[in-house]
Amino acid sequence: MDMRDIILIGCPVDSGKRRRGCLMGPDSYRVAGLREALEGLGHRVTDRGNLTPDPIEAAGDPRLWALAETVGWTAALIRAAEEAAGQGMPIFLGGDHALSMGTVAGVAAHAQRLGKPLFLLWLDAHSDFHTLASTETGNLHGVSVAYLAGREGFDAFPPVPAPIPAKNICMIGLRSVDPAEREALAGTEIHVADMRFIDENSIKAPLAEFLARVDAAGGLLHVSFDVDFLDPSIAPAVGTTSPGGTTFREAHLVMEMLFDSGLVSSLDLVELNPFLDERGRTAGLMVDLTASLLGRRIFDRPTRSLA
Ligand code: NNH
Ligand code: MN
Ligand code: MN
Ligand code: MN
Repeated sequence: MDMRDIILIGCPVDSGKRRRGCLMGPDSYRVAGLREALEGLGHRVTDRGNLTPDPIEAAGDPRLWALAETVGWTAALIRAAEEAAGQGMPIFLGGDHALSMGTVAGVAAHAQRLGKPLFLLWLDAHSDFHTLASTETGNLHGVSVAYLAGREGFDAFPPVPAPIPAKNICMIGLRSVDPAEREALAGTEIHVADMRFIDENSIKAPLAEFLARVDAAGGLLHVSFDVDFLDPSIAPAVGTTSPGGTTFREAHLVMEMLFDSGLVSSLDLVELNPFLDERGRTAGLMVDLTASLLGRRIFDRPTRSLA
């Protein structure tokens, strides 16, 4: 198995929504043994500790929660992500999903320098496709994909160095999409596999199709993994629980297929709120899933047919 240089970067972003606690996420992953699990698979792991946001003088906006702080995080994360993407495989330890505005934009800038297309896999119950104008809650963890895809109305934020073409984005696990998001998504080429599609076709189908396209394009692949992609019965430590999520095995299968593809170049782990966890089980599950993405498997070879 290929040994990788993995860079853990703590991103204690807690400004993307009102309920606090995601700032404890990076330490929860450390306590749950993320580094040790990846080293146990033969990888070289460096933990760079936690980042802080740039101080921002930007004006607030009464409709938007903690706009200035999220803008400050985005600016800091773009720089950190672009740099780390040139040095190894960064794993961004969240932090809420607002952090992906910075991490993915930074990784996209790196891909552009390499002359390779970046693809984005969004594993989430939500599409996070609001603009600053359409958000009903004012929670900026719900706008990340719109920013990264280059939608209008993000003037308060740093310009996206390399917006991601809609056809390079795939969302899997959707089950809570607001009307304005649904309408906007319908006008794009973003690939969406909602939970009904997964029920009827298996989770393998849309992922295999997407990975084949990444491979054919010679692209880099960023995976943004929102804890609420998982069913809340197995992953309770999240503020915005949504029933009907992916099962334990569906989630591991996604990770195992991602490993087999050899295409993943960077990863976000977002929305873990350790304050809501039960004896560390959600953090532990996220560590195990990350290990599957990096090569942990049941058998070294495909199981022999019983026929
Ligand atoms: N669509 C909702 C909003 O904009 C929910 C977003 N919440 C998330 N996204 N957890 O992953 O507020
Ligand atoms: Mn999300
Ligand atoms: Mn979500
Ligand atoms: Mn909403």
